[in-house]
Order: sequence, then C-alpha cells, then structure tokens
Amino acid sequence: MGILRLAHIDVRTPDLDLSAAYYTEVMGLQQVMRTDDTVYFKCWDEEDHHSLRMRYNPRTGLDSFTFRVESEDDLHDFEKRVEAYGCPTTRVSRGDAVGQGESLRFEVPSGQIMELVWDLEKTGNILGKHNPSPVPPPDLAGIAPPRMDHMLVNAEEVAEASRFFIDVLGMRLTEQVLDGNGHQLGVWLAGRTNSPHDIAIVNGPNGALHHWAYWLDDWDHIRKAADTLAYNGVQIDQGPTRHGVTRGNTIYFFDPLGIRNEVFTGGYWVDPDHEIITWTEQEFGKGLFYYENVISQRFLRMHT
Ligand code: M3P
Ligand code: FE
Repeated sequence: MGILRLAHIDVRTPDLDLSAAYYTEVMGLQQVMRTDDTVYFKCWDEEDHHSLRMRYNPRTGLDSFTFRVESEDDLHDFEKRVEAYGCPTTRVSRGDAVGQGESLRFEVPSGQIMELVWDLEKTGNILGKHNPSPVPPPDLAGIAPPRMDHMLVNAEEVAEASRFFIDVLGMRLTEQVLDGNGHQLGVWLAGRTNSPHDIAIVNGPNGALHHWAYWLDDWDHIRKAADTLAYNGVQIDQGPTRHGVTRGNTIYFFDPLGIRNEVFTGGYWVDPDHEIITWTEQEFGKGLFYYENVISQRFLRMHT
C-alpha cells in the first residue's frame, strides 16, 4: 500500500476568466472542462481527467490537494490509519467529484484538506495510444509542461506535519532543513515515485499553499519558460536558478491572482532506503537558491 503521486490541486480564484486565460495561454495547459463556476485543466502528457481545478470564489486559496494511492484497497487502510492518528475522515462518493471515483478526505495536522483517491478517470494524453508521436504538436501555446510535479504547503509545526506524512501516510523523507536546535524547518517527502519530492513542507502559516510545480524536461525548457513569462509580463519571483535541495533547476513566478507557480527539472533518483540529506539553517540560502545564496523574505512569506 502507499501514496503513489500527486493527482490534482483544487484552488479558488476571484477571476475565473483571467485565471483560465493565464493557465491556457501562458502556462500552456489544456482546458478540459468548464462549468458556470469551475474550470478543469491538465498538462499535455497527463492521462487523468485533470490535474488542476479552479473554482470561482471571492478569495484566492487552496481548497484541497489530492494524491493517488497505489491500489483500490489502500483507501480502506488509510482510512483506519488516519482515524487512528486522530484526524476525522469523510468519504466522497463516486459521482460527487468530476473525473474520479470514491475518495477519502481529511485535514492534515498543518490544516490543509488532503484527499486520497485511486479511481481516476483516464481520458488519455494528447498523443494517443496508436502510433503516438513522441512529442506534442509544435504549436502548443505557452510553456506547455508535460505534467505536474510536486507541491509545497506550509506548516506552523513542520515536525508534526512531517511525522503525519511519514508515519501515517508512509511517505519517505529525502531532505530536511534543521535549525540550530535540531528542529525541522522544512522537509521534502517522496511517495512511491523515485523523485526527490512529491510534496514539501516548510515553516509558515497552517493551511497555506506555497506553490505547486510543473515538470519540464530539461534546463533549456526552463530558459524558454523564462522568455515566455517575461514576454507575457508575468511577475517572476526567483530564477531561473538551481535549488541546492533536490538539485533541481527552477523558476518561481506568480499567476495573475498572486498564486505562486514553479517550473522544475533535474533532481536525482531515490531508492526507498535513500539516506536523508540534511541542511543547516546557516547553509539554507544555498539549499534554496544555490547560485544566489539568498533567503528572500518575499519567497518565505508570500503564500496563498
Ligand atoms: C522547492 C523545491 C522553500 C523551499 C522550496 C523548495 C519554500 O520548491 O522544489 O525543492 O523554502
Ligand atoms: Fe518546489
């Protein structure tokens, strides 16, 4: 049993048209469905119905984030484990959410609503399964990442949140930042992927979303993404640069409503028994942005 990977992120936007224009034309996602108050998006190489849901609400914010579990029976096992930890759970029935079957919902110790699901509607990527082209059409708009990669949430008590993800959900710690007293300020956690992180948790207000990231295939695509962002007048937060933590290449930027996005590539592969990498608070500038060696206050304090 286990947590496989990030499946979708559900957020609120006060301007659905502006968000839809940005996520299709600048980020270059496929808009898969639109109702009166909700838009669903996916990347060109994603098989599931959607990876991003945006619904209208006067206040920007995170509704929930959803991870896929490895097998159908896992929902039952996780229900018992999460309840035993002391977090009440609810079941969302098939038919109650677009693009998926039954799911399990609960509030994690850092206050975000998390959902686990196995049954995702498989609508396929844009290449198809019949003599597929290895690349998407050259005329896709915007950055056009192939898939969503990871997300980062804030927690007042990083160690408590981290223990929940490790002990209850079975995720694996790959890297951590410790303060001078040995307390965790940030943790990077992997599911059943070989990625250095599927979710990270960094000190900040409970319930907050720091960013989510899209995967790009190489550093040259990060450079092209920076050109696309600058051309479209998007506010860049940091980069293009490299993280010391995860070793990934990155740019952070803000969508038109102020939600932070990241594009990410590189990193390394981890086995399940990979030894944890530890950063000290003094060296965390390099961990965050290896070339600049800065801890920007905007980066640490701005969140959704
Ligand atoms: C990443 C990453 C913070 C660190 C962020 C790191 C917010 O986003 O992908 O490794 O301190
Ligand atoms: Fe990130």
